[in-house]
Amino acid sequence: MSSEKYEPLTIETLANRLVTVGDICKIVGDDKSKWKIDEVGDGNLNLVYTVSSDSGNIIVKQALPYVRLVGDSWPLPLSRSFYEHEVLVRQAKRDPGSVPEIIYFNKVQAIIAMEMLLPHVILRKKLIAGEYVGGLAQRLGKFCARTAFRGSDLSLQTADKKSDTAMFQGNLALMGITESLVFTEPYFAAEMNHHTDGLDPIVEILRSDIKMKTEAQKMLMKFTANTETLCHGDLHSGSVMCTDDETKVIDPEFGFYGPMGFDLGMLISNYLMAYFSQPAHRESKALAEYQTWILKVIEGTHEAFQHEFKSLWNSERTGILFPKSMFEDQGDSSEVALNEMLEHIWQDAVAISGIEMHRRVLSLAHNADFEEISDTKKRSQLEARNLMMGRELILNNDTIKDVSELTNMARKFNLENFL
Ligand code: SR1
Ligand code: MG
Repeated sequence: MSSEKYEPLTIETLANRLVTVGDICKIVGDDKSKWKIDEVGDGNLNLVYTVSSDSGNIIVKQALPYVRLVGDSWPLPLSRSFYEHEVLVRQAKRDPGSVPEIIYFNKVQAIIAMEMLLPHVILRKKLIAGEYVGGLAQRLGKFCARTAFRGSDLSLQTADKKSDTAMFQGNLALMGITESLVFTEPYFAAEMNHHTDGLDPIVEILRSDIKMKTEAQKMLMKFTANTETLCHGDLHSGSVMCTDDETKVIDPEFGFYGPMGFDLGMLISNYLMAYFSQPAHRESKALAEYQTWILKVIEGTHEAFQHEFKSLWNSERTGILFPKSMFEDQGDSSEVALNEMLEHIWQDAVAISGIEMHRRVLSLAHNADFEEISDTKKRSQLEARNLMMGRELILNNDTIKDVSELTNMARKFNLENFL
């Protein structure tokens, strides 16, 4: 395949362009006339194709030089594909089996060909449909802990960590999207913002809450300054694919070095949004059972995170932080330090959760969990619960010590009528 000049793939050109790639032909065969090609991308940024034949299937993802959701008026560097590839390589090493296998990468064409996850479905779709996923909490709790720990100064050699951090600072355009769309624009009338009719009184409460806005900006400072670990950067339920009992993480193009609680917090907030939107998707007994399950997933994720992080702390602490030479090797326990570290991670996760709950309702990119509710009155009532709980999480990120406090809070807000 030509690597000379970037050109977006089309359904018509894809076969001719990729049939020269041996690793792709090993899976889908070298008779391109037998390839079935579909464009399946429904995300905000990229082209995504499936290529299927009698012998196998692959996914081909290609970055566009602009934000697909908005169009070519918003340019976005192709280099995000390079960073996505780099993150996938590290995640596969740090948590084997958690991400799809890479078949082929072309930096100039910004193409990543990957294992097709079949019969996996995007987790958000499953949450809207009320489907259960076995082992979800364990899998993602471990993923967040392993990637947080193994990408940090608790584990890496300091020279490797520093050069990797420097390299990922190049993903600044994608970090820029998060800095504005997630942390800032929900809190003023930014041009691309939109929200459901009827929400204005709640929006007014949030945008005039100086203490809360200050906390949100303090979290942005951590986002931009605390290069604690390599984060996935966009770990919402659309970045997770599942069967009934298997879970994989996809789409780490927003990868950046940031707070260890970032991915955990974003994930939890997306569960909370799934939870608050449920009354519009199902009724009575099924509703109660499914909402209970979502809260159990949140608690289980946190528990799995803590359990795995503790185990790695005790077995893999080989970096410059809290070295065993200062603690265990002198007969001193490092448990106090570990607990303080877990508290710090949790506090950041709680704040991030609240901010993500705001941006998905007020900023540019919304969640299908709420967007698919056609009754706008109902939607605004459910979104109001979500927005008000988000505020509580941001304001009290330092006092919500335990995950059960967060899930109890969700139960309480689920009964409120704010409009
Ligand atoms: C313009 S990109 C909008 C959002 O889509 C991505 O999935 C990220 O969440 C980003 O914030
Ligand atoms: Mg994505």
